[in-house]
Amino acid sequence: MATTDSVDPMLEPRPGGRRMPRHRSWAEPFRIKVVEPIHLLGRAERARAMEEAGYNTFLLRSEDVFIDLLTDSGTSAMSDYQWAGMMLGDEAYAGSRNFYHLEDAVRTYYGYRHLVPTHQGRGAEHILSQVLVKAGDHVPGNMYFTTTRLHQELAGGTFHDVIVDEAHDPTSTHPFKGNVDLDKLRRLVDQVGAERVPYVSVAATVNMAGGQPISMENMRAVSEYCRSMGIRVILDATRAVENAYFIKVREPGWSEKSVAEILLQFCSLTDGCTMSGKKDALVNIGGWLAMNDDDLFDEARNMVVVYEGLHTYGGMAGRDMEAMARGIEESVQEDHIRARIGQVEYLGRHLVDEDVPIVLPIGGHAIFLDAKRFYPQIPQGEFPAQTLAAELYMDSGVRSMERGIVSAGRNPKTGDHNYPKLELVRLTLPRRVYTQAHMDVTWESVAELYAKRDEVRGLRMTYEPKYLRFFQARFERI
Ligand code: PLI
Repeated sequence: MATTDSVDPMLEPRPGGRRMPRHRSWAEPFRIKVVEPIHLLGRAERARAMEEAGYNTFLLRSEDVFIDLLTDSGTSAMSDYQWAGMMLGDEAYAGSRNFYHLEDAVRTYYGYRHLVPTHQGRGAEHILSQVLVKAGDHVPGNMYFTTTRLHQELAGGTFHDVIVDEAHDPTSTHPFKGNVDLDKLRRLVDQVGAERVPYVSVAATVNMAGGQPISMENMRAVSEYCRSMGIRVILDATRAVENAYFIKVREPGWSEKSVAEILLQFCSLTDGCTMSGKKDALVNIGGWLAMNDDDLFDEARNMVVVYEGLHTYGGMAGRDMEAMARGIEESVQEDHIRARIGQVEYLGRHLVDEDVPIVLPIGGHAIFLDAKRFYPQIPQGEFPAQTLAAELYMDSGVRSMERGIVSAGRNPKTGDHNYPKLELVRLTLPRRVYTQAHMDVTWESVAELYAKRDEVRGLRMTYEPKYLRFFQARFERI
């Protein structure tokens, strides 16, 4: 598997002058028990499929995709231990034993007292926003996420980006580009008043910035400031385990702590969280909202029965809750998380070696191609990242996702496109699904497209849905 500079004493030079490799490879901490066949369509068929999908990779049929790097959401391979748990689903309408297992797992690994299960992350965001955000409120956050911001806006709030400037610069190698800029946060609170800020929305390993982590030090500073102002801190814990791993390997003072200990400490600096279980927690569906405050719990638990399901299943089957409880346990294991992020690094290193412009440092769940530097001839209004995602599929059957102007949507007040600084294509790695050979096919295809980059022109949008347009928008070639 991918190489790594290791401090494992087994790998130190040995006496007797024997030549030792400078690196030793590591391997995934699992072996494959079940396989799912995938097929590569011919080039002409791929071109036809892409045209029929309106040059939007979300509209491709999964069967037409060879290597699916659209998302790491709900695409993980479950372990035999999780599948065994599926057989132990207690499908009672009320009081399923699997709910209590999940509650235990959340308390043990994330440390929150109260759990409100939801069908997935956006269910949790909906309930949280409805309970906490009032019309005219302001919600600061370390860069937006599509569904999170939309729920804040639908509840009458205005989102404000208070992430550090480095996060908007794909070439900055700041190790914690997910950090909150405390000056920006203070300025906003001074301007609108703390009473109009229901909470600060802090995401772990910021998705739209390239899977970039927030440091423990920064989280502590945000927490102290917010507590002094009487403002809640709500974590988007969707990829908090990956964030904990980056704290361990990048932040001084944490290398001797376990990922599980770091996660617990990190969450203790917040008042609650929303969670899409479909990422870190290694399941195909599920999510939750968690908090320490009894009154907030009461309100959220009341709201969940309206929109999701009873408060002991929240839209999940008992077996889904069991798989997630077990997935949470597995997600914090050191060898798992090291291999997961190691595979992302393997793909990224090869692209760096080929001089392909990507967001640095390499993030937790994905490699982000910098489409502005990849296709400088395509203006942002002609969707360079959307174009690159389409080209990649046509070249090799690899499906990726646009994370640029299409994802950024329109300003709800002016109706203009939001023009984000980052115009990216995300190659997102499902957990425990693909091998090193799949990574090789991927970087080779991207490198070839980069070599042929001058020939490519942009796209024109022909259909635009009102909400979260990136999912269903259609395009044609210019
Ligand atoms: O897809 P959901 O509803 O389970 O979760 C929404 C969600 C919330 N926060 C963050 C940081 C996400 O990444 C997220 C979903 N992400 C998707 C679907 C993705 O492809 O990244």
